[in-house]
Amino acid sequence: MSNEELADRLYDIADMLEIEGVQWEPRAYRTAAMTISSLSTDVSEVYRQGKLTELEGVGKSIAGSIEEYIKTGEIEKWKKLKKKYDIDFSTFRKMRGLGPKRLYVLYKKLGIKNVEDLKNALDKNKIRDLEGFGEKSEEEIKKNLNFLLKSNTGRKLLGSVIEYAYNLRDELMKSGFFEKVEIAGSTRRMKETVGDLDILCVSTNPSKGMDFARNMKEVKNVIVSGETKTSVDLDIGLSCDIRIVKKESFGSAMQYFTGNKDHNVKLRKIAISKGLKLNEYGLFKGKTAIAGASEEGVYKALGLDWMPPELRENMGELEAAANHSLPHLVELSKIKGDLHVHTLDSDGADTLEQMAAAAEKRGLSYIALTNHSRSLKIANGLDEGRFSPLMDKIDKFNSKSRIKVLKGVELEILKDGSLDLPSKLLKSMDFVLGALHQNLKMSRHELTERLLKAINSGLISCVAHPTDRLISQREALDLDFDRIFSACKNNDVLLEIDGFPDRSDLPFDMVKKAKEEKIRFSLGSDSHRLEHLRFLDLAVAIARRGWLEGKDIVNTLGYEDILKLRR
Ligand code: DGT
Ligand code: CA
Ligand code: CA
Repeated sequence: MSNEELADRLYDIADMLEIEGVQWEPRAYRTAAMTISSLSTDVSEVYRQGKLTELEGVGKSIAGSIEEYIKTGEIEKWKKLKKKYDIDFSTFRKMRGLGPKRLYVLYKKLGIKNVEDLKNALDKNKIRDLEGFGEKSEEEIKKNLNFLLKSNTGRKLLGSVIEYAYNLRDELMKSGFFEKVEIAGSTRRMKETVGDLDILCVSTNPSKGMDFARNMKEVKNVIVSGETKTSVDLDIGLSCDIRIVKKESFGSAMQYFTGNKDHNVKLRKIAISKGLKLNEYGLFKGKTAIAGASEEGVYKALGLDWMPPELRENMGELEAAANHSLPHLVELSKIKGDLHVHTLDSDGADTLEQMAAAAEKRGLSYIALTNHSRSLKIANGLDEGRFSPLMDKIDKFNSKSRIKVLKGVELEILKDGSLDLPSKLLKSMDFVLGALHQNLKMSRHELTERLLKAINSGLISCVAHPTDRLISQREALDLDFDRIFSACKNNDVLLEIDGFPDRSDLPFDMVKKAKEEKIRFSLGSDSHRLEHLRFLDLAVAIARRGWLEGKDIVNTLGYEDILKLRR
């Protein structure tokens, strides 16, 4: 049982109640589901502390369902509804354009239960004839389904597995059977999505250690069971390779299983060129191991500086390590503020005071309040009349508070490239994120011109989530980034690294390119609730994967200096 499984059940209930035409409940179930999927602790822990109803969106009745699920692994209400609506809602939720009600029509009229059924019906052009669908909508569904099938590779977002992975590590460590337990693989490299978890251990008692690992509460199913390697399916829907290696091989095994593969292949070639042999057991000259206990030792013996895992993507890091020119990557501890935060004032769930207090607790000295602007109606965007009192409120807050709040906005860049709020108001703000959210069906040229106009306006500080991609839901916008980058450079406009897990935007490879164009960056969590503030760490990870140093990122500036950016 996991938070995610439970959240899925709750989302299912919401979808099915919506089909039933129930008024308020679907919304309540969705809010509860969202809260639970973004919790950083196990929901059964919250239950044990008797604090379920303190969670946002969780009233008595939903708390009852959660308790039932924790105790029995099932929810009677879900089972009952599911008998009536045998539809694979959770997969369809990842696809755009088909809400519960339309899914129900497809189910009732054509017996479509899952994406395979949908694909068959589309192949036979059966959907266009349904009432309320038509040819155009059939095309749209086809497009969205293809995108889902292409991108739904079973990978999970780093943001939804990283804490879980650390917890597994701690759980293994606490068993007492291991001397060392470390996460390797793509999770260690902080890749935005993870295919499976890789854990390396040194054990004082391998057979008991593996036995313990196979019986952890998170394990659903054992795939491979051996003394040195165990593979299991975890309850979050990921598999996990657990390996026990000898102490003297731990460094080389960490190196090998951290990858990525291309980095490893090149590293092995470097070893061969020096007459050495490199594998997961060590670095060998003939039969003698000359390194292996530590990762640093392995790289050093090959004439290379050790490099942070985030860099190991075969993007030039081995060359840089050979001539001692690796970047001094930015560190989380150097980040002084979060430059993308929403509150209740637009579409967030918590207040300014709550967000600021939580950010202060995380060690930050400022946050930028960047609520949406008026045209983004679905996000309750603010017009001038609502921004003014909010800005007064921020002034009052800042006069009494140690952590400071920047007056900001996530500003709609309108269809013609003009801005959604008057210049005078924008000029009085401390941080303006310009964003494309609406009317995106334009040609590459039109869309590029639209964004360039905003960048050239002199009124925006930064381009928010520049590609607008949503991992496995929506492709990146087709923009001429060469022109965008040079306009940003010429106008001193920043590019955002949005750490919200399914955005992770700019993507790290583009970050590296933009840095080479001498552009600076701002990092934001894009928080819509307290639990999201941790996504700033993920923005830092993307920055590191894009080779950024402290000086490349404005969040390393103090509050006073951040204000000067617009003065
Ligand atoms: P993932 O799981 O798809 O998110 O990505 P990784 O990087 O965790 O890949 P995974 O779990 O298949 O393997 C872990 C590491 O093991 C990988 O990063 C590099 C290493 N590795 C796997 N297969 C090979 C291979 O065929 N050759 C070499 N040199 N290394 C490999
Ligand atoms: Ca992996
Ligand atoms: Ca693996």
